[in-house]
Amino acid sequence: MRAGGADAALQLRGRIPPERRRRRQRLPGTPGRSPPPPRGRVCAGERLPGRGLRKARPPCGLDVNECELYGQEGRSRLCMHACVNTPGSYRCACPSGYRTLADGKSCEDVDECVSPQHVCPRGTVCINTGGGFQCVSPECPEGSGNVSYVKTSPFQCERNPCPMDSRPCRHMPKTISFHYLSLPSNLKTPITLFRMATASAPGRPGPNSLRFGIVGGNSRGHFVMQRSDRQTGELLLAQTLEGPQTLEVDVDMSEYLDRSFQANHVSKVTIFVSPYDF
Ligand SMILES: [Ca+2]
Repeated sequence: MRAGGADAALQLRGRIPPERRRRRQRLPGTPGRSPPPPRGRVCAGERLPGRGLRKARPPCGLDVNECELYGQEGRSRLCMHACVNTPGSYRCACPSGYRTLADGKSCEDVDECVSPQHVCPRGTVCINTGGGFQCVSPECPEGSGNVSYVKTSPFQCERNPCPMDSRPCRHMPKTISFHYLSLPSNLKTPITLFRMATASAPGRPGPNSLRFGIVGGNSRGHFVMQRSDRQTGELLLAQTLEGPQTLEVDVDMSEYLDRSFQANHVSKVTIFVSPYDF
């Protein structure tokens, strides 16, 4: 009882019995645990490329280039975009048109179109893009013969009613709409970019058959237009895109009632691809 009581008293006072103290003493010539490196200095060893050997640890206080060290394959990247080595540390930098987020490594596009200053001239519409913006002014096609168009919204044109006997007029698009998309580079494909659906006027029978197709643009080979359900078609990006580039693709939806052509609608899709993967 007494011995137990003495042990308890020693523990309470935080004292270590002499035999345990000896075990904890370092043997002569044995290195102890190194103190942690001072903040902002890195003392890690570095593997020499291709040799499997480790360089001697640089003395603490010598700068290690974290950007090079973590830029090697197989290691997680320190920064979403650029890594800038600084004495004893590093910082991340984002390209022009992007801001660095609170995590210090991610980049976010600046939406210039919400800026209180008007960045686009009067009569044009601002479209935000990755790293910049575009000022666009969608124009209706010029009329010819008995076909003419009127702008019904900033992004839509409608054909004026055709004379009853004019078949060529009825085969011109009934509506032309304009769509602008901003994409990063190297998106994983296939991916749906755009959907197009029919809407019947209230009280009137809608089309009972639809056909979709790509009818124009500067890069038709990158896209596939396909039906996604009875009333909807979708535009798929089939090939990976690398920016900066601007692509245009015109898609058509034709409406049929009992196999008889009723009207077609064209959507002109413009895609701004940013130079970066974000
Ligand atoms: Ca932007």
